[in-house]
Amino acid sequence: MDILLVNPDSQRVNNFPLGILAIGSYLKKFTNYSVELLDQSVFIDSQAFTESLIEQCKKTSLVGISFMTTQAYLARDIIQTIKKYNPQCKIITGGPHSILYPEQTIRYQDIDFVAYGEGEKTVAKLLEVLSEENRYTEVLGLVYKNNGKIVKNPPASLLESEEMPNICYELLDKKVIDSMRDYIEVITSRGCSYHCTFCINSICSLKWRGKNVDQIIDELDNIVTKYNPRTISFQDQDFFQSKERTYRLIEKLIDRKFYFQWQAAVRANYFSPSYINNEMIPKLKKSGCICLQVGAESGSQRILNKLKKGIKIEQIFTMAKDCKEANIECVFSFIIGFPHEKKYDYYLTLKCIDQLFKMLPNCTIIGPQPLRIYPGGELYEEIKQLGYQEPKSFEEWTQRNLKQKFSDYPFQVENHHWTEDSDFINYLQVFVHLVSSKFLPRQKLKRLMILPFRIIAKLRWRLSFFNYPYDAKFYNFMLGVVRKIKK
Ligand code: B12
Ligand code: SF4
Repeated sequence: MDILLVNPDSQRVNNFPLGILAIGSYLKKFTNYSVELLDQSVFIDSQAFTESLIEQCKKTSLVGISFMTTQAYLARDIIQTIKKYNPQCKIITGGPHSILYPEQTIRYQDIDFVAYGEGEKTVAKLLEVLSEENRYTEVLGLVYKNNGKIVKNPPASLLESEEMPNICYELLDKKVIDSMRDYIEVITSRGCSYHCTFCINSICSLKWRGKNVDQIIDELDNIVTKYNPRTISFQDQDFFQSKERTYRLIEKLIDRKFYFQWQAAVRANYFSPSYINNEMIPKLKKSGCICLQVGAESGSQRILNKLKKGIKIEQIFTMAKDCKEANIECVFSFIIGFPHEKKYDYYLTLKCIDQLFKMLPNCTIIGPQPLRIYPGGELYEEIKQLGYQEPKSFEEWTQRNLKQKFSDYPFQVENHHWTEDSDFINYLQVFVHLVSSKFLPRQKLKRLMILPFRIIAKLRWRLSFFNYPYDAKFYNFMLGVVRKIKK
């Protein structure tokens, strides 16, 4: 095998590791290198993952690892295992953390290369010159060490649409492939032209590039032939970016009468007379769209403006109204506890959710999740200016893991000095969860058990009274106990 691509555990919420899948698919389509993929998320038992990693890394001379900042500690364990069992094997890292901190990451003794952008072309070129150190200068987008000195090559060019291959799902674990009759993830574009301050795009700003309609239909045809999925989830950051592409794609999907239904994320501002309008929305439904997810973020226009979100509260309601008429399910996600956010704004978010429940009792509300500020974004830079001392090395980053819940400054509400009421921020989502009809458990016994909590939550909701949230704390505690027993 020429390269093994590894994805650390994503807490088993996602079995389509799109970053390494993109690289593997590119290598399969445009080169003759042999690739294998190992995703920790599919392993229930961590020992089984380690054994598999040891076995696989002995068969290759290059391993690529993708990780977010929150996964740095997992990446370190993977790197140490590889170097212990195959010291000759070279390691290249990529993904959000490597993009944000390339120089810091390469300083770690056991990392040989870092890719600081889209990794496809960088990895393909590296494989070509791997055994010729004097040619590493040719690998665009690469950071490496040369006699202890750090060298950062110029960036690789961004992939154009014709360079984006269909995803090669055969690289995935058999368990995932077997589940694809139900659900499959597809990505039809790269980048996003917006700059929300809490998103990596506000500082990396990769311009939007989308496959054309013929490419997408070709990809969908292949997927249908091989897997015939019930649901396709488009994972694009900005699936609806091009109006012209969307119109043509919807027409094509209607013509082709595919069996699958589909879902995607959308921006609320696209619901306007000149784009997703009364004429368009029934067509979306007809083409198989069953669910649209939107980052509503806040019910306060002032906060939305500060976040540079580029949406208006009214557009969130227009979306709800239009989707209700077309019978398209809606998922709205909210965050609470931004800097500059006042209690008044918290109540506006509450009011917004309440209105959405009234308009669409069956909608899904995610959150409002307490703000956690991760590296990558204007907001994080703002926090650093307020005095947060971020880790200075890869090792230091790895000392913060999710189990400790990133307990220091930017990651925990308790440490946010601007927070007006941390109980409100921490527990509002529990109340939303309890009042929502969406999350009612199917089993009668479970329904009965949560009934008292639901009654209190509904009363609180009606009175807008969220002080002393002992009931929510107790509910959370009970959930924790149940989860432990289940384990
Ligand atoms: C899908 C997604 C997820 C998925 C799956 C992630 C996965 N591992 O596959 C799920 C839902 C699990 C998830 C969870 C979280 N996510 Co997330 N997620 C995303 C999202 C929206 C898209 C990523 C994606 O698949 N893109 C498509 C692929 C094709 O692009 P890509 O991943 O960037 O990969 C390219 C390059 O990065 C590079 N590359 C990637 N891997 C590798 C590996 C090698 C070897 C090389 C050479 C190159 C390379 O090449 C790829 C192809 O060009 C991004 C937003 C964004 N703008 O990227 C956030 C993002 C990655 N998530 C983020 C965060 C913060 C989280 C959470 C912490 C959120 C939370 N509060 O729980 C959790 C972390 C969970 C955990 N286990 O630690 C941050 C990461 C910031 C950071 N500093 O690391 C991002 C950037 C969003 C943001 N805030 O800006 N996420
Ligand atoms: S949050 Fe969504 S819309 Fe905003 S910049 Fe990030 S990907 Fe784009």
